[in-house]
Amino acid sequence: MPAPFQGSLLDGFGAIELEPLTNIRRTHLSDGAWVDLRPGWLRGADELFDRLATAVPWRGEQRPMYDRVVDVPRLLCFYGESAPLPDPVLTQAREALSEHYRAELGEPFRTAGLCFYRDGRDSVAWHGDTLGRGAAQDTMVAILTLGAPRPLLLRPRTGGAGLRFQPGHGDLFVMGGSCQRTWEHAVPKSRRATGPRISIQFRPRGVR
Ligand SMILES: O=C(O)CCC(=O)C(=O)O
Repeated sequence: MPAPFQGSLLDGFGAIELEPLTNIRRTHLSDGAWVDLRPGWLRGADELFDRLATAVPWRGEQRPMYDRVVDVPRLLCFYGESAPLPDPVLTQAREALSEHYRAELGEPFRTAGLCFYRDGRDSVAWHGDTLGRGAAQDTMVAILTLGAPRPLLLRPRTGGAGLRFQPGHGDLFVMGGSCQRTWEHAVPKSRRATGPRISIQFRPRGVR
């Protein structure tokens, strides 16, 4: 089982609740991409971290890279459309996001991909979620973050200045518009002592 997160103890351990989706700060990027940040969306983030660390069947994966097979530097678990999510608050989160973004997105969020970053050696390399419809269509990927804050970097595919966000324990970060195909994002490795982090990515049907 992955290491527990040393939480804040000020986080209302035991009471897991979503705050309203208000006070969202939108940043417009180039080419019709944008990101939303809602700090402190989830209360009881310590408790949810511990529940997910224990209840989720985390898997290490391997991927081919050039002529080798390498470990994916994070643990993963994917919940498809019909899979029950590992905690009821994640179902509530998906419903709240679907409701809030319905007019703009035009469809609900359906799947949940979970990542566990055990320490600063775990990371996700530069990429956009373009395995599915995100390659050709505007869409959204909504990420609930738990645990140690890690930089979440964005850069335009055409080159030029990028941006650095650092969503923290219980924060919501949403990438929308053309973000998946015109920008890339990454959680880089860190040499500093870095606690564990869990991210929960909600996506619509056919976006990977
Ligand atoms: O963990 C994150 O915040 C980002 C994860 C991500 O980019 C991905 O799984 O595609």
